[in-house]
Order: sequence, then C-alpha cells, then structure tokens
Amino acid sequence: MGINLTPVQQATFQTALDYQTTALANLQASNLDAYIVNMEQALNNYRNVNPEPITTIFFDDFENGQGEWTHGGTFDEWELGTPTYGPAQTYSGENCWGMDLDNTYENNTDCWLKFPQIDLTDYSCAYLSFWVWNWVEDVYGYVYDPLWLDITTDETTFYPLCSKMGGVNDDPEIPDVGGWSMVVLDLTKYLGNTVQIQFRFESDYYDVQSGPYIDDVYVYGRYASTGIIAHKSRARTKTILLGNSPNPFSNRTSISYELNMDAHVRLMIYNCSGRLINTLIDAQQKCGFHRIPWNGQDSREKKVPAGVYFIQMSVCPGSNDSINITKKMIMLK
Ligand SMILES: [Ca+2]
Ligand SMILES: [Ca+2]
Ligand SMILES: [Ca+2]
Ligand SMILES: [Ca+2]
Repeated sequence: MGINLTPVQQATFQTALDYQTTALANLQASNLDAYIVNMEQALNNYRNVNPEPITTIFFDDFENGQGEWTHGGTFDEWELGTPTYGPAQTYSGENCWGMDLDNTYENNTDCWLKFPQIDLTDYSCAYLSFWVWNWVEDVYGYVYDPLWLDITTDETTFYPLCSKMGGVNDDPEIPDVGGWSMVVLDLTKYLGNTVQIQFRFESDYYDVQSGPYIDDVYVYGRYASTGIIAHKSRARTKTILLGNSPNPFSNRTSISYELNMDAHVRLMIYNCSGRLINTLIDAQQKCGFHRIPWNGQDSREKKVPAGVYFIQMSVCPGSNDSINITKKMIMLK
C-alpha cells in the first residue's frame, strides 16, 4: 500500500531514490563530500515530488469594492480607495486600503481591518502575502505607532501572526528604501482550521504620520488530497478515530479517521445526554484516510447549542462484528 503518483511524480521520486542510493555508496566508500552532494540532490528531489500545484485560496486587489472586509475600533480611519496622502499611487489599480487616504492617522488609534474568513481545512501548506506601504512614527528603531497582523481560529481569541512593523518610508537619509513592499507570512500552523486574520494598527498620544496602506492580499497553498499528510496517514494500518480539529470549535470542525480495510462506516454525533444529534456518514467507504466536516448542525440543519458532544464511529467490515470508537468534542458559543 502507498500513494498513487502521477508519471512525473514517479520519475522525480525515482531520481531522488537513485541519488540516495549513490549517496549511501559514497558513505560506504568514506567519500563524505560526495555523500553530502548526493544526499542534498536526493532531498531536493524528494521535496519536488510535489503532489499538488500551488493554488489560490484567497485573493483581493480591492478593485471590486469592500466585499466581506470589515473594520472598526478607536479612531478607525481604514478607508478603501485611491490615496492622495502617503503613497503616490496604489500598488495595483485604483484602490487600496489606507489609514486615512487623504491625511495622517490620529493619535491614540487602536483599530482593525478584518479579512473575510479563510478556510484552510484541506491544505497541506498555506501562505499569506500582501503589499504594504507604511510610514509610521518610529524613532531609533522603536516603533511608537505599530502595524501588525493577528489571527484567530475561533472568531474570538486573536493571536499575533507577526511582529510589529516599523515604517518603511520614513528615513530620508536612505533613498529608495521602502515604497510598496511585499510581506509573506507562513500559515502552516493554522492548517485544518477556518481562520480569520486582521490588520491591527495602534498609535500613541504624540506624533502622527501618513500611516499604513495595504494592497493585493493573497493566500495560497497546496491541497492535501494526495500530499505528504495523506501519504503519512495511509502508511498506518489501524482503524482509528483520530478525532476532530479544531477542538474546541465554534462554527465548524472536521472529523478524521482511518480505515485499515474497506468497510461500512457510520459516523454519528451524540449530545452529552446520549441523544443522537446527527449522522454524518452511513456508507461503504474505502480503506485509508477520511475527513468529514461538521458545521455544528443537527439532522434538521439547526445549529446545536454549545457544550460537550461525542463522535461515535461504528465500523463494520463485512460480516464481522462492528468496531465502535467514541471521542469527545467541545463546541463553544
Ligand atoms: Ca489595488
Ligand atoms: Ca486622520
Ligand atoms: Ca505616535
Ligand atoms: Ca494616511
């Protein structure tokens, strides 16, 4: 049992294997330099047995209006349009977001610009990139009026996604510094979740500047369907209920399990008093890894209240006795 590779992936895999074989021969011959060179080639090729191409998860150049972006907070001046104070132009097209498009930000600002929700459930890797033009008060390396991003998986508790950014346009001694700059952040830690990201901006009580401007926000990644994650999982040989992720969750979660053979599977949700809430799967399924989303609704498509729920997986391979496995999950408000 293994993963199915396309012919191109198979060829790359074979090349990696050949380099590795050569490397091991080098090692036996005590030729360490050749061993390192060939091993590096092997690793590079293994990395390139890339199961899925890069795909766009989310993109917005702000040329089609505000969409599902929201903003708010104290002295919130996030505005969408063409800047007339700050950058000479947007990064792309006519529109970007800016903290006051035609003037400085205010003192004592504390505000946010929130992305639409982004579903990272099915990806094996994901990255966020955006273009930023940022002129804020920072003196001798200390940022008094910082811009940064934070992220949540439960729509409630936000955690910093990057450190606080200083201005990139505020040193007249260094020509050509700054302007529109691209920032890339790794979202790998948040795979398997639906996330919400926001730009945050804070200023202190003194000295204001043009502020932050944002354009071309892009989230991209690779699907996990035939990826490394699926490969690892399929190498297992046990029927196992892996549980749900995220857990606790508020709006949606995904339940993962593995079957060691083709079997009839029933996946049921019970509440803490033992009442059947919903049956997510009642079907014959293939051996291997499965992931089933649950949106927190009962069988009549009504949202269930917050609390403790149980996933019960009942697996019946052929005429044999069925296997029942139960796991607890917690739904927050
Ligand atoms: Ca734009
Ligand atoms: Ca202002
Ligand atoms: Ca300030
Ligand atoms: Ca401004």
